[in-house]
Amino acid sequence: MRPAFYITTAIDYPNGAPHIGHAYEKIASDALARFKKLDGYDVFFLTGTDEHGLKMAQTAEKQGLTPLEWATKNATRFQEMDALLGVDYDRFIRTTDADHIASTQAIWQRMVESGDIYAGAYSGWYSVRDEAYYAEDETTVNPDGVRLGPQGTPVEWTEEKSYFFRLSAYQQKLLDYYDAHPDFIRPEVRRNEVTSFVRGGLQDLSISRTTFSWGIPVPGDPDHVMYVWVDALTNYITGVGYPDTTSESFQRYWPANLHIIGKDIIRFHAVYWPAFLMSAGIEPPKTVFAHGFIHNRGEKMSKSVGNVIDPFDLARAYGVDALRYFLLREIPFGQDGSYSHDAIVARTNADLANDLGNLAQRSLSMIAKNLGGALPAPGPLSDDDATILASADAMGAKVREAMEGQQIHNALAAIWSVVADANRYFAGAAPWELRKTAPERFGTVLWTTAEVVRQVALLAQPFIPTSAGKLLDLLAVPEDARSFATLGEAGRLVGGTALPAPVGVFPRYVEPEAPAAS
Ligand code: ME8
Repeated sequence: MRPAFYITTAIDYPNGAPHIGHAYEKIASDALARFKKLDGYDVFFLTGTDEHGLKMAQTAEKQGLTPLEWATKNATRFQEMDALLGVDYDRFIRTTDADHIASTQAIWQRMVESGDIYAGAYSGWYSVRDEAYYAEDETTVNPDGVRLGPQGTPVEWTEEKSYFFRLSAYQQKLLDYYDAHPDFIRPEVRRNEVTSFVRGGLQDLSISRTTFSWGIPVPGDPDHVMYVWVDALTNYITGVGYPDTTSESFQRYWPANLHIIGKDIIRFHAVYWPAFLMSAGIEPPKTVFAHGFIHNRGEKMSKSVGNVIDPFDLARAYGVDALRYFLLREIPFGQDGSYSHDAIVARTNADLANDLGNLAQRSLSMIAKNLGGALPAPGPLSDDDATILASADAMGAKVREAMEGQQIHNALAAIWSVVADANRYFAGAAPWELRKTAPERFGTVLWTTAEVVRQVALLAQPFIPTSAGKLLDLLAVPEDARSFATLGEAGRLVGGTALPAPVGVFPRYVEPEAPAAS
């Protein structure tokens, strides 16, 4: 039986169209999920939308729609984005789904039974934009007299009847848990941030609201709806069958291996979520990994500045795989990064079109032109042939190690370092000079190059699935020989195989011509 691997993304607020930050997280999670699938795991990949809460209710009202109409309209856009970008999830969960409502009420009930929920009244600061409560000392007042939370969003004074979760009782349990599970919060910088926040002391958390109704009703007290984060976090267990903890899927996939989220929501995932789970008698997830933020040419994106980037536009302008490659290669996963036209064009043309595209195109056209499209069989290997082949064979382990540590950019760097070596090898061997004088060497160099390209394409599949698939088509690698089990010796290309006519796989980005002056 294949080992299980359960990976999730944050569920997005469908409070408008998706932006590049949403696309980035889904693409990265998709690459991690695809990698594990190709590496022999039984993967379950969950993503979706977070549809309740005051922010959703307020914007829906402005649009003249019911919250569900507004959520549905935008959730569709998120699904279209995933389809366009090749985000190959197993379930798209919406927090308005009936099974999720039942699941959230069930975990609430478990927390009541453990004595962790009590009735009271909340008074304090609340940010609607972050859907978060903040202590007074976390807020500041800006020069215009507006009080802001730690993420720079306005907070408002809130007073209402509320149920509370006894978070204060979990301070030591959480600290002990972090100690015993060094991989629970990644990367290190986030782990330190969370640990020091928890060391500073935890207050009980207000977990229900009575001043609006767009949420999941509290069992037994329908005047209250649950705080949207109780509802949102629970999606991760609903997705695998909670509250049926004996179900095959819950048994198989929980605890999740990896929650991928952005750095702004680490506190919810690494403090509240494990505390809720401990209270309900459920094991916490294995790893919460917080990625960084994407800025537009170094500036924070915001609707009010008008510099929010539309992922649909980017995919149309550059191509899906170029966009995926750029985001995953350029930004060290876990750190902030910047998007710019020049940077994406530079990556597309240098790494994809020149380095990998030309290598494949040049070697495969020589086979087509001179050998009637039949892959040559290798003769005895020279030292150079053996060296480049050994680098290709060693690549799988390096890429795997990087991916195990969520170092997606390093995985790509490891692949493209072999691409660079292969280009040097190809230029040094100069097969175009061997064609007439040393036909056996000619064949060996072309076979060796094609075999390196095969392994590069295999390993590139999680990141640039369509283009890598096309490269494997050009090498006549059958669909059932594309998993990582075929890396190295196990899947060597066989001399004599008929290859299809080579076509370019990685178009160069050419600036569109300026419209002619009229
Ligand atoms: O936070 N760059 O939803 P959301 C990179 N519903 N990532 C970004 C980003 C940017 N510029 N902007 C946002 C929520 N993100 C909650 C999550 S999970 C149980 C509930 C990331 O639509 C952000 O960090 O505001 C988060 O991981 C995801 O996009 C959804 O953000």
